[in-house]
Amino acid sequence: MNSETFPFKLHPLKYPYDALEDVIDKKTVEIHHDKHLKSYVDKLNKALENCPQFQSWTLEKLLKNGFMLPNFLQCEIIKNGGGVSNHNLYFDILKPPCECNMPVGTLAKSIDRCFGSFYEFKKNMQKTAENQFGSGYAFLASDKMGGLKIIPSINQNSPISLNMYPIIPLDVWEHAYYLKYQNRRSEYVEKFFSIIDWERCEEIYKEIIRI
Ligand code: MN3
Repeated sequence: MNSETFPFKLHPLKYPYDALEDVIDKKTVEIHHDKHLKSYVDKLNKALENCPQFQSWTLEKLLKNGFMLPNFLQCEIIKNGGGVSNHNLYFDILKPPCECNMPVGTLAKSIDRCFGSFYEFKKNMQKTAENQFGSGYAFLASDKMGGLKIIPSINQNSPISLNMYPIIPLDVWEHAYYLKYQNRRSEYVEKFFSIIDWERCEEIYKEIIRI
């Protein structure tokens, strides 16, 4: 898992800003990564600045052990630590659009086992994302044994705080889609499935079940 600790960095994208075009426009990716994610990184570092005893903790440890933190820091970690963790994963599991985009390997088998079929999974994930009231996510997440669940989440709350391991964070904050789709969230959600990097998701899933 990620061993990064304070001070956290804004990591560059693995692909050009226009790589997701036709699904997510260049301007949205630029603002989402360079402004929104950067702001979460800066605020997370600011919150940890005066808490040297927690500066050696990874983001995963901070999110998982919120109860051990002073109240003010716990609130900042949920908002900004969640914001960093969720967005790092979001940008990590996307790739240029592909029409016949399907899960692969162990994760594909587990999706069939846990949801019946890929199409059932997709339908449930879409419904969860579309029905999220206000800002938040639909997550595909796994437990340590590889059991998959779709988890609705408000604001930047991370499944890590529920002892689950996120694989796909479907960001339905308006900043993720509004420039191109305006109020048509369901269209963005449908198209999101063509830019999921299932090879990368498989790597992440294998790391989780190896823990
Ligand atoms: Mn976002």
